[in-house]
Amino acid sequence: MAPTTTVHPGACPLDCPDTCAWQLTVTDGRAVALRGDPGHPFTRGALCGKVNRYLDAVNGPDRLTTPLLRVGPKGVGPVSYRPASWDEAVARVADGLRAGIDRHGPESVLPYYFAGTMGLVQGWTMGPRLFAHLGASRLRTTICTAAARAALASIYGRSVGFEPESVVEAKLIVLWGANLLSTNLHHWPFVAEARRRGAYVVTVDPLRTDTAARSDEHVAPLPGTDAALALGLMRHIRDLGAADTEWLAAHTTGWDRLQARLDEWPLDRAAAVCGLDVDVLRRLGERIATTRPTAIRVGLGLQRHAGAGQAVRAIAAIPLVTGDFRHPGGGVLVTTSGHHRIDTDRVARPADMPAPPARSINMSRLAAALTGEADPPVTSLVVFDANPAATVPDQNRLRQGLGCADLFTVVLEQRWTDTCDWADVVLPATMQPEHLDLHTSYGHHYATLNLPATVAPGQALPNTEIFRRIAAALGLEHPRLRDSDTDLARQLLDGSGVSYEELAEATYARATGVEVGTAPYAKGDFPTRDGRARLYDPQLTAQGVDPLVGYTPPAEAGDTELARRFPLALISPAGRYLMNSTFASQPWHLERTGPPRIHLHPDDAAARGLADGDTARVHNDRGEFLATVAVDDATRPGLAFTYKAYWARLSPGGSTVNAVTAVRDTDLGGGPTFHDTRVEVRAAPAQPA
Ligand SMILES: Nc1nc2c(c(=O)[nH]1)N[C@H]1C(S)=C(S)[C@@H](COP(=O)(O)OP(=O)(O)OC[C@H]3O[C@@H](n4cnc5c(=O)[nH]c(N)nc54)[C@H](O)[C@@H]3O)O[C@H]1N2
Ligand SMILES: Nc1nc2c(c(=O)[nH]1)N[C@H]1C(S)=C(S)[C@@H](COP(=O)(O)OP(=O)(O)OC[C@H]3O[C@@H](n4cnc5c(=O)[nH]c(N)nc54)[C@H](O)[C@@H]3O)O[C@H]1N2
Ligand code: SF4
Ligand SMILES: [Mo]
Repeated sequence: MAPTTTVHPGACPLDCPDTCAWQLTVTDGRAVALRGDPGHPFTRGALCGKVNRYLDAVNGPDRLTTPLLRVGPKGVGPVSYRPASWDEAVARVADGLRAGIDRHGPESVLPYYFAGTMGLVQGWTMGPRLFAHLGASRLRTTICTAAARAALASIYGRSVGFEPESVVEAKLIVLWGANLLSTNLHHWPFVAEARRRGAYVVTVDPLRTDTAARSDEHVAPLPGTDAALALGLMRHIRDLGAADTEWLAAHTTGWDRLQARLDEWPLDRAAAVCGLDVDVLRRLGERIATTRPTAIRVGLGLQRHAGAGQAVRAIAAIPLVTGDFRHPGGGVLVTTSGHHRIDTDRVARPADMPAPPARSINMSRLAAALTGEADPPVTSLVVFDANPAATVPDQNRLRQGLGCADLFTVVLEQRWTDTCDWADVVLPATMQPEHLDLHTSYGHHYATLNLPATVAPGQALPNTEIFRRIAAALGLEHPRLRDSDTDLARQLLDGSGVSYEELAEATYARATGVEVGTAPYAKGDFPTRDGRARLYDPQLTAQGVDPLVGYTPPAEAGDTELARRFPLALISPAGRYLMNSTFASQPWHLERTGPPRIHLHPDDAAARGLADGDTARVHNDRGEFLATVAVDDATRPGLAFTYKAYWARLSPGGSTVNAVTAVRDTDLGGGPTFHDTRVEVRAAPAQPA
């Protein structure tokens, strides 16, 4: 018989601002090819390199296909587990959760989840709904964008900014701590188009990334000093008489106070703090002062520092001073999340469903929460869509917590990860071709529907179905815990202006009410109470934060004892062929990425007697990891970097960069400070392959 081939539209589920629409080819039930949707205005027919090989992960021999129960010690891997039926596994989950609840109440249960899938159905509704109804601890989902979200809520009212496709209209584009070619690839063609129309492109990044190298200019400040840079630039813009005082008066509050602060930030002070030549600041200030519209695309890397909230506020203040929001393509954009009309919380915690009040636990502090910080203690942890053993700070402390005999851990996963090593129960989950989901985006304005196209391997089930079964095993009978995936998608779309039928027909639709080529804040109208953007926000005082836009230095910098003992600053940004830890076990992706490396400036390598290819121990008081030395002049003296999210179990020495990162909150939002880390690097014996 001839093979049957069908093509199914869907969405890339990964934690990436681009949320591509894809077309999946299925032959005789097997997913065989994947390509970007040529009609989608942001995807434009191409996926990225790493997702061109997504089907390796879907069809891989390493998929989990059956529930697994722990029968041996924690922390040693799959040898400690035996297969079980769904009924037995789910009963074991219910028993484990109940044992903790009987001793310490429902808040002893902590769901831990993040954006392994950005899908709202599988990721963000049924799981949180079940745990809210149970009265479990709420998870504060801070690991990625919390500082930026809090900063944007303060200054603009919500996470809003310029419309990304309209950047073609900009005449100056500043890519600020944003490595588009690795992490926001589909925004780059719009930048390139603006450039063809005459725009000048500046990248502000401590590293000479590919994006920086392909820009017209690269400005490389010391990490964590962006607020000082922004203040210096605003000072210069004002001194040049380029502040849009009319627009400032009509649409902002706090300009007088900010002016007084700018008096404290002459260019030479800002340049000294940032480790930059004063002429670099002067030229950039002049360029911004004289170019309308200027678009500032802000990445997330710069908000992984102690002063992150102030950094994002200070950058977000620049277009308020220049009046850039008047123009299509002008202003700042950090994330488009605040434009989408889908209200996930409303579906996760429906009004007609009781959810007892419960404490919140900050996910970025998981290592601390599991080792004494939480009272009552966390006695059960249910992990889905995340791999915290590889991705949260203070890995050694986290392992102490995960290894505790009286912690009951459940992990829903597609393949065996670092986190599975610590589980009592591992439950096999479906991947994107196998389940229904609905996506918004944090980099554009479209919603996308993903319909199931293939059958899952073995007994793998969608997260939603696993939670429905756990709810039943716990004896929870609320009908909302039996809603189907389609019900959840419909509930999410309710009131969004886009219907399920429309998406089922077209796959994607513009879903924010902001049109391409428009300037949504030209006349102010920010989503604050009075429609004005806030350069001064008195509400911040209660949180111990300076209400005025200002500068908070990095925590692990300066002329301190710590900085003398650990003289290198270390950042760990995103690697091009990885997606957090999601592909870090896939042969194709690992081969392109290479082993964990520590990139050192030639001066720093020479000072330590290290050469390319040497094995080195990267360490501080919290821990260490092993890495291959890469001597690299893409960085500056005193600044080392490595890519995030390798797996510990596949790394030499058995730990990753997160063995040296700290549990510490950003000034705003309670985010993590991955890039605010100091280390020393020393030669280590070569490791067997
Ligand atoms: N290929 C790939 N794509 C990804 C991911 C991935 O792992 N791989 N991860 C996804 C996720 S979860 C996220 S959150 C995004 C993150 O993507 P980005 O927002 O791009 O974040 P990072 O890669 O952490 O950092 C971006 C850049 O900021 C720079 N940087 C670090 N500290 C500072 C600073 O203090 N100031 C300035 N100006 N720049 C600084 C880094 O050198 C880096 O080049 O990407 C998503 N896309
Ligand atoms: N040192 C350092 N650490 C970092 C960062 C950094 O810059 N530096 N960046 C941080 C950032 S920005 C982020 S967002 C976090 C991300 O960290 P995590 O949220 O832990 O993300 P991933 O490592 O991608 O793990 C996602 C997991 O979800 C699983 N998954 C995907 N889809 C599904 C599904 O439908 N069902 C189930 N059950 N599982 C699924 C995947 O198999 C994968 O193992 O890492 C943070 N860690
Ligand atoms: S990871 Fe990002 S760029 Fe790659 S296919 Fe997915 S959404 Fe598109
Ligand atoms: Mo992230």
